Amino acid sequence: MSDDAISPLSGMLFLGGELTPGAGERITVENPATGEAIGEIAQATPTDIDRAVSEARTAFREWSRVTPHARAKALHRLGELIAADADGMARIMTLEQGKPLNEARGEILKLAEACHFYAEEAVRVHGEIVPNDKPGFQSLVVREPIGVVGAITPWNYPAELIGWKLCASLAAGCTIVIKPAEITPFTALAIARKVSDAGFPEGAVSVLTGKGSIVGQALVEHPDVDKIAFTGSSAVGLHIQQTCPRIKRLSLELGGNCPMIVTATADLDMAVAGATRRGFRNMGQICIAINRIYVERSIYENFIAALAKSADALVVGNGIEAPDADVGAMASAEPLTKTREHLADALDKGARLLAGGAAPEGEAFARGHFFRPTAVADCTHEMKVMIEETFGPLVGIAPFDTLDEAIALANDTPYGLASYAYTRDLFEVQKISAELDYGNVAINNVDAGIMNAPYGGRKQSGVGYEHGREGLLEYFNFKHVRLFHGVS
Ligand code: TAP
Repeated sequence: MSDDAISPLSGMLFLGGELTPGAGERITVENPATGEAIGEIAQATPTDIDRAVSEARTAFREWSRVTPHARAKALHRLGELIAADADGMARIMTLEQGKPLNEARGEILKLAEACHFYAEEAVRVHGEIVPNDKPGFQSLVVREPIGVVGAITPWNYPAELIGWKLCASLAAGCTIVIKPAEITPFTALAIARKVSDAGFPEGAVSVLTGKGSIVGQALVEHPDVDKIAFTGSSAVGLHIQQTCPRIKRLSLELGGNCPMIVTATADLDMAVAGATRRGFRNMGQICIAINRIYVERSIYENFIAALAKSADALVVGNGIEAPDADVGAMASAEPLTKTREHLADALDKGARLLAGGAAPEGEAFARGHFFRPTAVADCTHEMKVMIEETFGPLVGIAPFDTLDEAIALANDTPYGLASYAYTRDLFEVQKISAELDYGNVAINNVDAGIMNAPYGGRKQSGVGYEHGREGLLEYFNFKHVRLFHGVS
């Protein structure tokens, strides 16, 4: 059953600055809360892909020469248009992704914030004059936009993860072809519709829907795409790195397996609130979700009792009908299956179930991908929940005796995206922030990413940064101009 918000976008691509019916294979898109079909995508064909890239190249010649002030103005306009339609765009997101409407609305507003942030940054990109080894020379280091960007994005934050790439690209003077996740295409098309209203040149932004292995891979392999900006799993990120047939810039924002350390000096209530928020928000489908918690033994039983209570109190609902529910449906069957598998593995190996462990009961939950926020205690690194990314509403907890042990356990992972700690001891704060091998460390809070600080992973969590000035610099080449002027 198509929804009024979705039907104008169903079967469309965004090419040449407008929504265009696609001719490729149709793939049904479902509402994960009900299992109902809400629309379909038309898989972009090789002709569509070539068209998008070629129009992006043409638009790049114009857009890269537009003044930063004019780029900023267009981005501010885009931010205003998006914010003005936050309710409509949120509905589209909830229908395809499952998160509660209020949370979807918050994400749309953060997308608008990204537009304004990068609009402001656009006019602050400057070069440098570098001292020379001989008199009469001057070295200018200038920044030039890379060119055509291929953006490939996942389904958990269907607006923000496009927005960071879109806004930074456009601010830098690049043009962009976006391949959103197959299960959340309509938010991307809704964003593109705003792009056309904001007055960017035709072809500066395109959206190609379809399977990642076909449409995404075609962008990776396309000889005229200069950079791939990818967010998704480490496995697909590695595949992209290995199969990219020519030298091109890659930024890879990948998976995580994020730890939290709670020492005996922590404010327990704050730590429990933080663990609940970052463990279960968006049904744990966040790259920076807390997957595993290490708690100092003297406060362990108190902490797990409080966390169990807090997890049990979370309201699960259909995101459209219960806009202010704490969590909605999971986005598809796949992460739910993995959550169940990690839970079964933990329980088999001796973990103690503290909260959740099953789908909520009732007719309202019968056909959607619902699950109760779930916590398990007494976990070890033999269990998948502690060493793999669950990407679902499951948190594993284990006690520790010394801070060195906790830090070693926290670092015992191939990932390095985000980490968390609660402590009120200055020495512990300093030691933890210095020794955790992660791109983001949040102490006494769980909001590891803010718009104006760099956000990126290390190790198998990726290369490159989004957010902040660093996120913008990912879209530039540096050029060194060495000039002899003879004035000494
Ligand atoms: P993936 O399966 O990796 O998919 C991400 C995107 O890549 C989708 O658009 C997918 O298309 C596409 N894709 C799949 N195979 C491809 C290929 N061979 N070539 C090019 N593109 C391809 O990830 P997911 O399941 O959507 O998202 C969850 C993962 O993303 C988690 O690991 C999570 O941690 C990570 N993530 C990381 C971050 C940051 S900032 N580090 C943020 C959010 C999520 P289809 O949808 O059509 O398969």
